[in-house]
Amino acid sequence: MRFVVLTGAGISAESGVPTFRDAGGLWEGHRVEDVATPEAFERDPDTVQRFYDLRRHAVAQAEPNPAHDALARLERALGDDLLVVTQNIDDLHERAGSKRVVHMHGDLLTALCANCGARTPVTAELVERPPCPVCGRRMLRPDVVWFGEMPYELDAIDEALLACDVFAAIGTSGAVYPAAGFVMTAAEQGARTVELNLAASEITPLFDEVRHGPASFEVPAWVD
Ligand code: BJW
Repeated sequence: MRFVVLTGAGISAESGVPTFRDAGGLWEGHRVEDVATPEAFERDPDTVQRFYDLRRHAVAQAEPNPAHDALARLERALGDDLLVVTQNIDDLHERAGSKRVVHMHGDLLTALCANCGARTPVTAELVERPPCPVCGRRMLRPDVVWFGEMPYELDAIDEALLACDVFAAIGTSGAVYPAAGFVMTAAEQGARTVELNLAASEITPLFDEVRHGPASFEVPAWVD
């Protein structure tokens, strides 16, 4: 049996990493759709960089929770037959022990050079913006996918969706495409689909099975 598991901000909520669209979400006072854009970064790069610095700091203090642990156990049981596709830019899946993880919306711990495309590691420290170590220009940006940009590794994700027997979505509101459409791709080719989320999402009616409750309870119960 081949599994694809899509995760969203809800899986990291109980580790203390805020979600985007729940009360007290990330970009206080702003809709994420208005600020997670290349245009917002062009207008005010310092504010956006500071926001990601603060998140790096928050994620460095966070620990994986039982939901991340359960997915790492599932990978140990299934090996290459499990692919975790995460919309999250934190490293909590990896720290729990998952190895087959695709970060379709990027990674908090790397910077992307807008001039030459090089990727470099960034630390959780709030330091002065360094130049790109490859081209020397001060054009590093967060290595994340904003609205209007192309998510990463879509071909590999599509291939896995078209071959999977089970598709699960965990802790995602189904508000952002193309991730919100993955359930349809999987269902159309015959996969069984399951949603594990705190409450009903925008795409709940599309799933064969729905389990509502906190991820730290629902994911281990589903996996074990
Ligand atoms: C818990 C819990 C607990 C809480 N336990 N659960 C089709 C139709 C309409 C629009 C479009 C479309 N296709 C493309 C678009 C445009 C756009 C889009 O989707 N717009 C919408 C506003 C409609 N999409 C794009 O621009 C994307 N690019 C693109 O489409 O390129 C062209 C393309 C075309 C065709 C095919 C392929 C490509 C790019 C989207 C980039 C999103 N970027 C962000 C920021 C990333 C960097 C960062 O982290 O800062 O990604 S926005 C933000 O939303 C972030 C997240 O990954 C993403 C999804 O959020 P998520 O994870 O679902 O979090 P929440 O907060 O929304 O939900 C949390 C859920 O958890 C809730 O349901 C809670 O109930 C639950 N929960 N506690 C279990 N304890």
